[in-house]
Amino acid sequence: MTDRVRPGTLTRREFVRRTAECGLAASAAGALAACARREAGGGAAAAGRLGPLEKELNVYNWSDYIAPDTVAGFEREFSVRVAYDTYESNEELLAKLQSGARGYDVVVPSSYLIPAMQATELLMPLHRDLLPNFANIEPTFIDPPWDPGNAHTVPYHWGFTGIAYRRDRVREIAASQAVWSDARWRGKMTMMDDVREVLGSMLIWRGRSPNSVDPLELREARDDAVRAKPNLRAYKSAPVKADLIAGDVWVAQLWNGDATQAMVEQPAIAFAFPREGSQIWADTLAVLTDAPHPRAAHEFLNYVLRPEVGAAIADATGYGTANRAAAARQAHPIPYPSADEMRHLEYQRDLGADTEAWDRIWTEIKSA
Ligand code: SPD
Repeated sequence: MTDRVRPGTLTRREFVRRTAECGLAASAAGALAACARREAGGGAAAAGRLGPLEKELNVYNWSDYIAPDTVAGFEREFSVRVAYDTYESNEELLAKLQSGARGYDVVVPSSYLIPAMQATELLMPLHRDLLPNFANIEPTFIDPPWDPGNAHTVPYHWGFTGIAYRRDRVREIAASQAVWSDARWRGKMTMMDDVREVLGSMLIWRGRSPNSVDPLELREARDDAVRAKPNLRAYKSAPVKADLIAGDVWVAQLWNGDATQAMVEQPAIAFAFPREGSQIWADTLAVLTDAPHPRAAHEFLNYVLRPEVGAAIADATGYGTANRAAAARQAHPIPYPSADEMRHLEYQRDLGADTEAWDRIWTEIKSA
């Protein structure tokens, strides 16, 4: 954690109070509309109050999710010193904020996390007048269901989950969610340290929705995950790339861009799309309500939205960009799935009050 980020006053109780105030548990959709209306008013009033460009900026992003020179380029051009921290899951990001960490300006939540962050007033309504490069966004990501009117978030990248594996160690692999139950690679497989990915994968394997909140389906998915657990070396997300490259892990559940990054370093790595289908998600750039450097945060978002900056990030990360102008500059942009391909992909959605049940099951799996 950067020393500029400090524990603060948004306690878990306060988080729960804000959630209840916005009625999230009762009706996520209604709560969102109410919160969005309230914030839209405040946002317009606040537009003129961001003030001059601050000299510092604190960014909290996923690991390996930016180009090597993005931050340095921004610092040079704007004379802003950037402190940059990373996390490995949406739950880690949310837990950090819920525990009262203060000082971050820019965060990168996935689509399914945004409604909960909006309802608890963690996200600042964006000042679109400070984001002229928002015009570069691909129409698919304009006015998305997870953030109506793109009020709080700028679309960043999208991706999907699959199976990365070492072709030289595993000659034949079932391109299937069944692979996690295959004892042939016991101790040489990992799944991600991510409740949505592990339970989602088990649900899809049984032909269910990865957004299911049906108690029976969730129990079945939990049991499947517990049965698969002895085959796994660990639950590990993006950092598993190093183990795949070294040959210590042969089969890993992984996001497509991180798998591509590993493949660049180790050509024996391949990536399979599970035949039962998989999950798709979009990640976004957002500014926290209590960001100490809101003007620099907007400048950073606008900088990332430049075509050449966005293209460098997409090339470095291996993910599909939501920036149409950036994609046009890439030698090999990743095409957004066709309608036919989308039949095998389901967007991760906010689970509302059922998030708690998922978290409980995840604890059971981890401690089994
Ligand atoms: N290394 C960066 C990975 C970003 C993945 N974010 C999306 C997670 C969806 N569950």
